[in-house]
Amino acid sequence: MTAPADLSVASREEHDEAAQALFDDLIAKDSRIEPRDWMPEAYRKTLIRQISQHAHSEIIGMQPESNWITRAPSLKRKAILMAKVQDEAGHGLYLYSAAQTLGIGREEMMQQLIDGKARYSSIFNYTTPTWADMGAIGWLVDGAAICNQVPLCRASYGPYGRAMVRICKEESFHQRQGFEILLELMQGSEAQREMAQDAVNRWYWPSLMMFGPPDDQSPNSAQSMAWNIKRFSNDELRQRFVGMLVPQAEVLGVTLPDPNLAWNEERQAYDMSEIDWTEFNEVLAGRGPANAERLRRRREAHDDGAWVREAAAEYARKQAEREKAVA
Ligand code: FAQ
Repeated sequence: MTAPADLSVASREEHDEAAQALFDDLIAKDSRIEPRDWMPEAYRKTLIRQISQHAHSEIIGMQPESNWITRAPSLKRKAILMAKVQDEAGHGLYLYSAAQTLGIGREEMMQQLIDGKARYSSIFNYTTPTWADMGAIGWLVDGAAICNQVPLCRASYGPYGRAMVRICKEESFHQRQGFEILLELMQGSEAQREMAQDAVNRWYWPSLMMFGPPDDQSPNSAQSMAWNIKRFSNDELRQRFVGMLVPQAEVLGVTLPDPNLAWNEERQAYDMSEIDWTEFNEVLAGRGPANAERLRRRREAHDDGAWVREAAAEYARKQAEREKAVA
């Protein structure tokens, strides 16, 4: 319901009011907004912000794990890890495509990432020194991603929600493969058990930070929830995630590194220690353990891929020319 360009100011205002009412009605009915529909500018901008950040996270998120492809301990592990990293590239592709339906170009989003102007998830600014990190990433990082993303399958914006359905299916395989890596290590030698526990110690708190700042410091949550983009608050999802981890940690035989983690009968939820938000803010400000390395590598890959983009553009130009000649 886009207003025709030649409408007078008064008619345009009338048109926008009617379009806003239709949009409000669709949100109230928990229906989907599709690319053809009119939407408030702020809704469009919020979605571009969240979806592009999400896409960048998938692409940057390939780096910590690809670090281990050449050093995976067996052919089976190598094949699984390669498939997982490839899946993340696919997730980036679905998400960039969903963002493009909102009127932003892929080159623009990529440029924002390369220029260091775009956000991506804090979690990918941590290093992966041991093989057990592959297990901890799968179990904790993909686990947190699923917890956050299953509700996004019902996001009010159609292309985003539909992309999330497919992504979540793949993430659940990723989470299980991480769990299985840790399980195998925990059933191994003393040194392997120590390596698994050390990885869990390092990834536990950063994985809780993935859900974003506490609710009282989350400027975007209220509006995103009113628009049915987010369905639960950051703290609600974080709490749900911890509840999911505790029984799984028992099966694995690992300890979650929080001395204050305890079941609260009254709240029917786990109490936990305060998260170190200074660390989170430092990572967001670009001062995490691997921020500089992640961007450096991304820029390098972008430059290395220039010839592919040029070849694809030239191929598209020639195809269009051919089609024109036939028509
Ligand atoms: N890292 O007001 P809120 C994955 C920013 S994919 C960095 O609460 P919002 C798969 C936030 O953008 C992981 N920045 O914001 C995988 C905002 O900044 P802005 C990515 C963060 O949007 C696994 C400011 O703080 N998943 O793991 C973070 O309502 C393994 C204020 O925050 C998604 O992106 C953070 N952790 O809620 C891949 C899911 N948290 O833009 C490879 C979709 C917050 O105002 C290997 N996104 N910020 O300057 C979301 O659900 C939401 O955007 C939240 C943040 C929950 C992340």
